[in-house]
Amino acid sequence: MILSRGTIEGIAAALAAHGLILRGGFRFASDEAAPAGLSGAPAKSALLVGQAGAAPWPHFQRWLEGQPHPIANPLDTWSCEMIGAVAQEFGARAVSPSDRPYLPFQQWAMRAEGLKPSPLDILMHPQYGLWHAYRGALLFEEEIFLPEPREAIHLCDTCVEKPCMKSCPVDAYSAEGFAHQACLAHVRGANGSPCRTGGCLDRNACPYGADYRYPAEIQAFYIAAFAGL
Ligand code: B12
Repeated sequence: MILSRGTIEGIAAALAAHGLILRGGFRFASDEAAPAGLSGAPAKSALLVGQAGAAPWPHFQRWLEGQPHPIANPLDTWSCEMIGAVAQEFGARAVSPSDRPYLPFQQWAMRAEGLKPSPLDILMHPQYGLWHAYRGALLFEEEIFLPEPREAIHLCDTCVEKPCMKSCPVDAYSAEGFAHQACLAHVRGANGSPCRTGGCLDRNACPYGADYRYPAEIQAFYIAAFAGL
């Protein structure tokens, strides 16, 4: 059975109520070790769920204010609850980027939307730039109707200056990759206040997707989560 275009539009509408969007999808190849679907049988298709800019934030904040007690990993908890409800409504199994062992969300995203990694390993989106993320995926045991993804323009290919590799006080991002510990030590340290209050200086140096840039207080939330602060 094929999941109809109508059903996919219904899913998109249900997600939009939470400021979430569909981020493309794909069918698992028959010889591929696909994760389990709702019944435990291997899933045949996946629809990715995510955010462009900070659109889910007001919805998340309203939910957080309604919580009786402080919650560990509140954004992941909110995402699982909202996407879980949509999955139940449409007969899918919901999975999260923070599920262990980690599912290959960036590989899935590259497959679903034809995106490529920026020098920061964050995927570059032709419209959202670096200001987008994934909040979950819906796994179906049916084939889903999907237009073949077009190869997205990779804006990093035409970016000569690469300001994203020149704005970190400790050069945590370099051709050698991401120096996680150096970044953490700096962010947690005496000189880390600009990163803690405004977000990653390298990420903010990117000229693309400015309309989707997360406001400073939201970037501060992500960096605090990242640095365990
Ligand atoms: C572990 C992890 C980290 C680790 C290690 C990075 C790593 N090795 O992937 C650390 C803690 C360093 C990290 C940091 C960040 N991360 Co992270 N991370 C993950 C996580 C949970 C698992 C990655 C993994 O192992 N997957 C399993 C393997 C098999 O899948 P994969 O697709 O092959 O993995 C890809 C990544 O590992 C990537 N990669 C390799 N090294 C690095 C380093 C960084 C910084 C990133 C972003 C990716 C990356 O390469 C692989 C192929 O593309 C993913 C979610 C997920 N489930 O994938 C998010 C994820 C990759 N992270 C994400 C983000 C946004 C960040 C941060 C920018 C968040 C923040 N604002 O603080 C920071 C960067 C720090 C900074 N200063 O800005 C996003 C990327 C979205 C996008 N637009 O591409 C993801 C997809 C989570 C999400 N909810 O959307 N992350």
